Amino acid sequence: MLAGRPNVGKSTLLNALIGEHLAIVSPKPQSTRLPVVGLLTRDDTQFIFTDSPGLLEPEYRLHEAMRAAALRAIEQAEVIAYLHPLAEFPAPPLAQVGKLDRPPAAPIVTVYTKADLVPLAARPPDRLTAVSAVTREGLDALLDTLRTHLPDGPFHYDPDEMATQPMRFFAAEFVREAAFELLHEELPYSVAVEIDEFREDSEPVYIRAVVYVERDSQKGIVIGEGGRTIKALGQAARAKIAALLGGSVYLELHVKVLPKWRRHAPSLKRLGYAG
Ligand SMILES: Nc1nc2c(ncn2[C@@H]2O[C@H](COP(=O)(O)OP(=O)(O)OP(=O)(O)O)[C@@H](O)[C@H]2O)c(=O)[nH]1
Ligand SMILES: [Mg+2]
Repeated sequence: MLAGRPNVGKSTLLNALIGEHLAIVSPKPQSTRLPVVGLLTRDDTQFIFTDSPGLLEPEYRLHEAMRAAALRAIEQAEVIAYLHPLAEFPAPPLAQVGKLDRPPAAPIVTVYTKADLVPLAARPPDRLTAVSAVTREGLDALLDTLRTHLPDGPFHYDPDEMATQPMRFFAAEFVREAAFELLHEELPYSVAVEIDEFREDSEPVYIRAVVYVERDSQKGIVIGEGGRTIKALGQAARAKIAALLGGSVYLELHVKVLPKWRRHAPSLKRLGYAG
């Protein structure tokens, strides 16, 4: 599994390793809210990567759920890739970053990310596992290192599979990724997405989703003047969903207010973030 502080490049690395845009990515921190599983089967090894929410100090209930999900993934892991930006070498211990009660049972491989941002001459002299999702530097070496920690045994999944979660999960996530791209400042953090209807047997695939915000004023901003913003959001999300699905998609978005959902346990449960 991939662990680390927010924004260190966990989701980007998962995507680079499996060669598909599965996990949403953003220059803004805290984009990942739920673990995303990516599969890579190479020769006699099946890697089951779990991307996790960034480890942070919770400020509200959604954060608590994100932290709990990250800790669960750490506990269940066979090996932990602990990510930290190379530019911020050295990495503090994972137990400290995650404020863990006890050290994880699984072996920890410290992985320095965003290596492309650090010129060779400026790199620490130590032998490190350093990767870049941009140049793909270090990715094969990382797989070789992780492989040494994996148990022998039969594959858990079909070697052709790369995801385990349903398409409607990714559809909701890609609407959220579009929100991170198109909405400003704090607004993406107030956005949650629920898939109301997903008809894979229709052509194009028909998806109806609700974009939830926390306040009435946010609803107006997400819709935009003459519906401009929600239209752009829909177009961006539709392209992402179509790319993963490999076919055309009709995406209908509705904006609704779910007051203070980030702080409201039943809302979090309903949105799939807790419980
Ligand atoms: N230059 C460079 N940028 C990177 C690299 N990997 C990730 N990034 C950028 O770093 C930012 C954060 O990446 P994410 O993959 O969303 O980070 P994360 O750790 O999943 O973040 P959270 O989900 O918020 O915890 C994005 O803008 C990425 O494009 C890399 O190898 N090189
Ligand atoms: Mg992420």
